[in-house]
Amino acid sequence: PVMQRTLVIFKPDCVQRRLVGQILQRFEAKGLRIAALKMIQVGRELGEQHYAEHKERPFFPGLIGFITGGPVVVGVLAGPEAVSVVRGMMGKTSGIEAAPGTIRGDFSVSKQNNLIHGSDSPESAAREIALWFKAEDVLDYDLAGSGWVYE
Ligand code: YYY
Ligand code: MG
Repeated sequence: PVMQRTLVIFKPDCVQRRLVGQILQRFEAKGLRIAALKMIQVGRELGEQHYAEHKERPFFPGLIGFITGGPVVVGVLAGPEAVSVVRGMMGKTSGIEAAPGTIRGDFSVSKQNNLIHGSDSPESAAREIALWFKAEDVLDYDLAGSGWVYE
């Protein structure tokens, strides 16, 4: 497996519902490594850049209002195939459709208020990580005992 980085956002609903720790715990328990983590209030410009691919969609104004509506916790997770691993753990976009056992399936019944963002490809991850973090703030380090996790 190829080692990857992926961007995750614990969205404003996740912060307000006090689920950040519980969801971050799932990623840590899975075996992903926290490479960066911070809390910020997202401004309109950053929100619009992050979701630029959806600019023409009818839900875009609501989505920008939502993502700028309260503080988020945003981070970079690293590990084997981290992009698809995180996407699988998140579940489908709509919490109504997302399978039980996934984050959205277990904690959300909304399409917009779905708690978490994860990059959808290695290319998106590279773009998004550069948008949210300075290169020197994404840390490479070895975890003690990682041989027991990675094989
Ligand atoms: O990558 P993912 O978050 O699963 O979904 P996207 O299709 O990229 O949409 C981004 C974001 O927009 C989604 O998490 C919720 C919101 N959204 C919405 O409010 N209504 C839709 N019909 C589609 C997406
Ligand atoms: Mg997406």
